[in-house]
Amino acid sequence: MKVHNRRLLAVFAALVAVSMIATGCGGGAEPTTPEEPAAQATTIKIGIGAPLTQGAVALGQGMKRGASLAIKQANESAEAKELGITFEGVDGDDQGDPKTGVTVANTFASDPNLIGVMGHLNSGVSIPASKVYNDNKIVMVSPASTNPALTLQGFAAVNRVCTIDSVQGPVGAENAYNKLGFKTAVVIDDSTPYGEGLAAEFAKKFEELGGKVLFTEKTADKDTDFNALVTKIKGQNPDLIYYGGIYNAGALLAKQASDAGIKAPLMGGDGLYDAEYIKLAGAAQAEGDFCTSVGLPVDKLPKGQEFMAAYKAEYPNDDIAAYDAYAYDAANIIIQATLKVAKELGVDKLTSPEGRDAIIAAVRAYNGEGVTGPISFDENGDTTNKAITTYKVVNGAWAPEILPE
Ligand code: ABU
Repeated sequence: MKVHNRRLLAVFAALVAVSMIATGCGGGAEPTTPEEPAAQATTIKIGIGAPLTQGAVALGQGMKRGASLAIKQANESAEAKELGITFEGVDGDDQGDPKTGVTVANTFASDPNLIGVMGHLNSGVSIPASKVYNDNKIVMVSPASTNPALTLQGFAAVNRVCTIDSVQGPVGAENAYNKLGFKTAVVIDDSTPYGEGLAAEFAKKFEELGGKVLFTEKTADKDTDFNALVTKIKGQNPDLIYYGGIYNAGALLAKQASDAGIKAPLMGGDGLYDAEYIKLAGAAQAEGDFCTSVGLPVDKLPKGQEFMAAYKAEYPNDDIAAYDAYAYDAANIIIQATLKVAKELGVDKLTSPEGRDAIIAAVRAYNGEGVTGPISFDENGDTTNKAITTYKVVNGAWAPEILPE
């Protein structure tokens, strides 16, 4: 992005009706102020791109909490204080919508002090937004976008700490067929890049293993009435309903199927892995449903307990959602890369093209232990951590059912 383009975008950004509230920590509305600010503090901004008011808000707000905790801890660190760097999180509410996501990305790009983005959640948002970030030398680390296409664009600035649906879908199919004993399935998706890709990966592997896909069907991510589809499912009497999509619509499908007397459980991917799925479906209707999600349960990871304690201290009224720890790790990787480059090139170079290139390279070269486990990136920016856990709704809550081998 040339400087004059950045200025034009700054004017544009002032006009768009997108919620962009600076947050430094804990979901509050004020920038974080370190207890002992350095004499000449430099503010470095990190975009928090997520659905905060519409779409998968439970997951998006969790991502914001995770990233904000990382930013708060960074500002309390001796390293940031010595360098005179204050990190500031900037909310970009993409509403789970691709067009709004690109507007958010352009607004982030209009801020000369914004060097990185933790986000987005939805693959359908991350894919178009990632071009804006790459063009503007803004490093992006998605905690949650699992469609493989995101990192197949050849963008040096684009990375993710979650594994991908061509890993997740087949693991779901193997567990469904081999370990859970489901031999027939109907496969439904929500027509988003995430839902379509995941459902296709599941169906392919399920059939390879010998399972029978009775039919496939497309829905929309904002659908609320599945009764015609439920009638069709009932007529086929499958062992399993597989749904590629997010918890909002998935829960309504599960509820309507269960209310119609269908005994087959619903299974999906990480988009279902939230307590809101059970709340929206109803605990009785969701009981026995399955989902896969990336990585291991947080409490089983070496740094999990420490993270859970810090999280509880910061957000006593919130439970950790699927992507909070991934957002925490994603923000931390951007922070660590920024501090490294500040020491090598100088704080004054961080927002220059040279500094931005160095931050992009430092993120891609990252190799460390996060809350979510060991993290490094391959040549495309994909995490090398490919663990998938299968969860089941047991007594009204998601519980790990099959851990990665
Ligand atoms: N991976 C879960 C939901 C987000 C997405 O990839 O669209």
